[in-house]
Amino acid sequence: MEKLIITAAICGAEVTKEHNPAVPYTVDEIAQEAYLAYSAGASIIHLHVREDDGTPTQRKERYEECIEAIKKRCNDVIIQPSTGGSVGMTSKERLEPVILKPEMATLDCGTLNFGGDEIFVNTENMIKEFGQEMLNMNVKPEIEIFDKSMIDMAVRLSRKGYIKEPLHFSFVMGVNGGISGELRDFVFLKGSIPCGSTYSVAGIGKYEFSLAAASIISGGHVRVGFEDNIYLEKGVLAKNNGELVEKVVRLAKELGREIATPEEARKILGLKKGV
Ligand code: KMH
Ligand code: ZN
Repeated sequence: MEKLIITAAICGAEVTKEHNPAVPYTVDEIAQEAYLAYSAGASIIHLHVREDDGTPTQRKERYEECIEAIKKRCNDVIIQPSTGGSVGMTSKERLEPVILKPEMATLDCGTLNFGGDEIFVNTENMIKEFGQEMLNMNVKPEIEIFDKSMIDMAVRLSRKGYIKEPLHFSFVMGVNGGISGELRDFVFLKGSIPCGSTYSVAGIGKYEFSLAAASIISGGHVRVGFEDNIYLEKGVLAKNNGELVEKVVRLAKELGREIATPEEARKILGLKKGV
């Protein structure tokens, strides 16, 4: 089996210090959390950024500052900015970090209920626009899947030339409004992607570690981090993202799967080292 790529989603756009005081906002806090996750075994940092007061932003200047600060602490880590941003942002705002030509960025492949009256909008035309922009900038998309139909959308748009193969998916499972985090749904998703694709699983909340274990034994990859879950175990807040990554490393060790370095992750995903 390929080595395991661990992605750390260190910050997200919705989780706050009220949920867990260790959620990073400032450039320094974000860089430190990235470093702790990397030191524990993460090879990819899925990056959202915040203003100092915690407000989510997609400003490219803020991304630039955070990426520089992360690279100072862990030069070889793969940085994967979000183009999801937070609910309500315009396409133009959301695409700002792609201007920096990162090695990877997320590509959300469908619209989703996001709790209460919130809707995370990703129309077909938006997905085409985002896919095309990533092709232009030579950025590898991580295709974010919140439901099975989003796989079908990605495959269709890939056939039309908006996303280059081999496809790399992130199954984000357990979001209210999206597919559940149950094992049967994981099996359904992984059985629905084209041959030759790779995938990672991000289980939301209580699903984080059960789905991590399922992915480890199935040959998939794993995402953990405060964006998805703030607890190390039931009722125990994680002190930092590093603790969440360490738990995945322990699971992988028990289950006989080695951890990929960033260089090994680049080979698995077909990346060329970039920003
Ligand atoms: N914050 C969510 C609305 C992504 O990073 O691409 C979207 C999100 C997905 O987090
Ligand atoms: Zn995200």
